[in-house]
Amino acid sequence: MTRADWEKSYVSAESALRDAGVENADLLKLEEVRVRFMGRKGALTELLKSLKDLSIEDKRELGPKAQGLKASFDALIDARKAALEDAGDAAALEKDAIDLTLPAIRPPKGRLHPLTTTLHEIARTFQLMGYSWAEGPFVEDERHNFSALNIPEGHPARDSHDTFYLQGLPLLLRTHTSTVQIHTMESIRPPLRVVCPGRAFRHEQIDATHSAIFHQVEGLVVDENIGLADLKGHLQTLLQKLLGASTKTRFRPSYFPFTEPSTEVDVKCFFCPGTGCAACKHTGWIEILGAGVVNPAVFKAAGYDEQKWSGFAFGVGVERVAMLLHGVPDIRAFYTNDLKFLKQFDENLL
Ligand code: FA5
Repeated sequence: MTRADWEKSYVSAESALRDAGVENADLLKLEEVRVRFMGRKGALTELLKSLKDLSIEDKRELGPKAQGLKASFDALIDARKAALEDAGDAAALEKDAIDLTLPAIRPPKGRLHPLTTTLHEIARTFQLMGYSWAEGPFVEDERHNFSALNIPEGHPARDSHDTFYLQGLPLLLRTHTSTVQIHTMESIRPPLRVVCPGRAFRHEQIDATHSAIFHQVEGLVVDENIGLADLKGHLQTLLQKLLGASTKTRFRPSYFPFTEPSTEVDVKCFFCPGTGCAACKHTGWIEILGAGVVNPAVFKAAGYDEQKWSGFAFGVGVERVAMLLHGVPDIRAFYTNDLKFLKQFDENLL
């Protein structure tokens, strides 16, 4: 190649580079330009390669010129690449930008189980009447569950309790919360008013209104000259507050060894018009509590002067009340932990 030919190639490469549009090229176009100029047969590659055909003097003079063009080419490409990267970062940042003014996504809120809110509602009604709160253990001895409540060994009432005994131990899972009456009388001198909410266990045949694990709110009042009328007054306050004045209830004579006289309270079935259904066992009524005037034998066993003190006690079934309050016809629904079922209960019902 002659010097004149080389200089012609240089001018044409320089002008092609000027017209290549590197300033506005995207990454794909930039790669095309790189191959066009610096690929194996690229214009700049050829120009640099052809220096070898020139004389030593021409090489010395034109070599730096060719290197200068190559450096301008590199600088042009690098500058455009950097600009494209900056623009990409800015676009990505904009895409992922956090709008701090948007309202936050609230995490799902837990709420109290309907049995807990019902238990609180029952206990709170009594607390407003001056009752204090007491709790006792689930595992009991026979004395607290039976004998101290005037249910001696061999008494038929023991059979009706379907008791879970602890294998090889003289212990059992309490069949009712009346055990806490005994603990309370062991530790507090009368007069007293106490509610004892908690869990009870019975080896029962499970059906729409019976569970093997259920909850009761026990109540005990001991004072002078307390009788059935006081018991009725306190229970009616509860029933009106919980179920409303228009709900039909009935006090039915019953039997508990630890109370005399004894009663059970039934509520008109909410699930049928009194004609009978599975929920009320075809009676038209659902039993929600047992109660009575404390049997003097219980006071005597507790070391209370049964001549001086009198009182009443009751045990409300929490599940039964919750069924009536929320229109749940089967007790088993409370234990399935089905979120669809649980979410329907008002979280503010406390
Ligand atoms: C008792 O448990 C007595 N301790 C109540 C009592 C206390 C009477 C103080 C007198 C003085 P009863 O077994 O009837 O009584 O149970 C009371 C209430 O607990 C029932 O009315 C019912 O609402 C509820 N209940 C009883 N067994 C179950 C069960 N298996 N599943 C769900 N609720 C039950």
